[in-house]
Amino acid sequence: MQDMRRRDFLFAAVGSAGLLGASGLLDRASAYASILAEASAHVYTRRNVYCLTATSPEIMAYKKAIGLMRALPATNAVSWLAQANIHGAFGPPARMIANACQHNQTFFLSWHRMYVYFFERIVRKQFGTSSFALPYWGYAPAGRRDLPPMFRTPTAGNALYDGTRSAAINAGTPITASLVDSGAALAQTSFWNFTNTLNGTPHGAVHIACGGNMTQFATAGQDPIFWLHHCNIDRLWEVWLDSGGGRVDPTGDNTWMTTSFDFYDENGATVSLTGAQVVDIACQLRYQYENSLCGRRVVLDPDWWKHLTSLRLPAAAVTAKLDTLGRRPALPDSVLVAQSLAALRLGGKPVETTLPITDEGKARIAALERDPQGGARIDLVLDGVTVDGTPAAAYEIYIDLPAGAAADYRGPHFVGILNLFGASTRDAHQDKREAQIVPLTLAFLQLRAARLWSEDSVRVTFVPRGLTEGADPAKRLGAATPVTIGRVTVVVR
Ligand SMILES: [Cu+2]
Repeated sequence: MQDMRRRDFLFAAVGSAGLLGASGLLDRASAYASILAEASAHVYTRRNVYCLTATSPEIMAYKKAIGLMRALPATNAVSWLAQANIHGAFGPPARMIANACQHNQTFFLSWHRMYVYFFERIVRKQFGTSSFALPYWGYAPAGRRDLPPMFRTPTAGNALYDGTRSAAINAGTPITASLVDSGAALAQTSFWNFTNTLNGTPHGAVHIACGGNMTQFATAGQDPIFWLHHCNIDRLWEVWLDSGGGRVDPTGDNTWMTTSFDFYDENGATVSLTGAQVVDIACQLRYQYENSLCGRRVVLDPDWWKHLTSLRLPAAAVTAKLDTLGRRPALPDSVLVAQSLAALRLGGKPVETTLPITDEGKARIAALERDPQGGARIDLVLDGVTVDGTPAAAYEIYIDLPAGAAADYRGPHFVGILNLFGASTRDAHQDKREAQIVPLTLAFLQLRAARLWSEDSVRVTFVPRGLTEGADPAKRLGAATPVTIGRVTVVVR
């Protein structure tokens, strides 16, 4: 905060021309340039972990910090356990901030941004170097999907190693491609559709792919890769904003802007932030992301969504609709379009359910198609998602996938990965787990334009995939069906 006040003061000083002009020593332009340099020196840069090695300064500092933080008791606010407990915990010490993580549709991104921000300050101030910034796990767009090498060396004293992870992940086996793909999320143009899609894919999918501590709310923060994973989720929020096309933060939403959350700062003091205080990472929080691929700058593809629409779609018509989608707030009422009558059990084979569309649902869908800018949206809502034990597979979700068609996550029928993060019946958070929302509006418009959307029913297909490359869920699971979805609903709101 001191840095920020100093910079604000400096900018204010530059703004008053008389002050500098009277000195006669500096002209305005060079004064401004030196102040900019000073200001940017205080913006910490989060780099892609794939561009770092085990001896990079931030990796060395992070490793050292973890060791020191682990030696502190859970009652110490800057200890490793206290920090992990803020997210989730089994029996945390009394009067400590705990089990506070927000995985619902409203605060998922902003809460985790604050959480990682204070954690990074703790590592920097207490134990790290003065320039320390957390790296991000750049599985997108780096093209790499393995756990970064320095996190998987099981040598004694490597604090980055977590033996609870799956053997395949710790062996460096790449995560299955659809699990780390952020295309479906980045293609969304409304903040709520973006945050809901991103929450499942790649966020929840990567938690599950790691295995062990990472699969449960109550233990996820104990795996050192957690913080790099969440840096990347936070970075994808920035990538999404930079993609333009009407993509903006929900600054008109009073609840999102003003609800405040508690954390511990680097001195162990309780601090709080609101959404309004974290919308500008460089100016308000003093960090930025290096969107680089180890020297080569990543140029963002403005046509992210096109890889989802490769199946003979009239691109221009769909684009025009996408550009304005979600700019108006959603309608307050929600109308049931279709609903499953029985729970689904998922195992090693694809499972399909066909839900008849109600008459009112048909009318609302027709209205949405006539006026896609009206703010209405279609959501797939999954209630009561649980998994017995640790997830052994991931499930790609498809809408109206034609019989016999190949399930391809790059096609327009794909809407995301079933989010099994925190769904274990063993997780401490089970009681507060909310319904899972998978936005369908974009898929609807794309499928409708291609005449691939059925009028009378919604067919939802769950296709199991191995968590890492080469893993076969059919072999792994046999006849077991450890995943339950209590109810599948489609609503327009
Ligand atoms: Cu997470």
